[in-house]
Amino acid sequence: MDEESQKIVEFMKDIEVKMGQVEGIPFPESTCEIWDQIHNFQAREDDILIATYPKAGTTWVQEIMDLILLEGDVEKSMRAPSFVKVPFIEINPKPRKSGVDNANAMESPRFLKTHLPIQLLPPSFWDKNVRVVYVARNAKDCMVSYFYFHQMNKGLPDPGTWDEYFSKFLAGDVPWGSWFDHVIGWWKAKEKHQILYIFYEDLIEDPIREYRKLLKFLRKHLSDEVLEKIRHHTSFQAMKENPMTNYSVVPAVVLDQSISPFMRKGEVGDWKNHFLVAQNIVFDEEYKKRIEGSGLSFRTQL
Ligand code: PPS
Repeated sequence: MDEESQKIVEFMKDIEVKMGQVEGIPFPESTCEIWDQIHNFQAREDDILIATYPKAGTTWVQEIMDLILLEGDVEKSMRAPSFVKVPFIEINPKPRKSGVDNANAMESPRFLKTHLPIQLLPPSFWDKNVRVVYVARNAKDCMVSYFYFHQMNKGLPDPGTWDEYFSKFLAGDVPWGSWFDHVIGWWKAKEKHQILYIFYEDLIEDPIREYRKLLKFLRKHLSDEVLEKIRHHTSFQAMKENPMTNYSVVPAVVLDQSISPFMRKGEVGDWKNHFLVAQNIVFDEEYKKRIEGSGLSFRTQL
């Protein structure tokens, strides 16, 4: 084990996961502690930001975008793990460096990640008119994926039973807050800002069609052959086997992949294996109330 991993193992021995809040949104306490630094984060004009609700397919789209920016150079895309190539601005994973510090130390052009709801995004992203790719995934699959992630990620609180987690998720009482507010907030923001809003389900259905949206937004032109190469390299199976994308380089005391792998299923509709009939009714009623009139619509099966 290297020195860095040993430090992490020592640190995690005494860890007790505590949550705090910023403007009513739950976050790990470590994020709340450096909130001023996060809020005052200085974006740069040539940054590109990927924004998502947790478990919406961030890592997948990060890898696709990295390969588009690298014009399909797979070898270069393997230069570092996804979470090193793309600093996660509001994370403060002690004893490692914070996302803000990692981003500040990075040369331009930077590619950054956030799960922040729209109202908490550091204002300099808007001041600098940064381009944002927002990836949305249907709430039912997000909820299932997040439930497993809570169990394996030792930096997040224990989710409790599935039934308990279902209620918490629906109430927005989970880290990074309400799925509904998140997807709607970012959807509305695209009227005013440079935001490309794409869906996980669309990417599963027809990746090349979605790559073309990304290409236009990122002002890139790539041949069909290169797009096919990207599709191959970012398939669920390829990313599950790739140590740079499957988070296997993170020590098990932080992400315990024996409980649930980071690259878990990668499907649309796994919620059907978890939602009880009664939960589905409750969820659909809430969804109708919250999403109706927003102009947004999600597919929960293909
Ligand atoms: S995180 O921790 O919030 O950044 O997680 P995130 O990367 O957003 O989401 C993880 C889920 O995305 C799935 N995934 C993929 N699906 C399809 N194809 C590819 N290549 C792919 N890569 C990651 C991953 O398996 C998680 O979803 P679940 O449903 O848990 O499998």
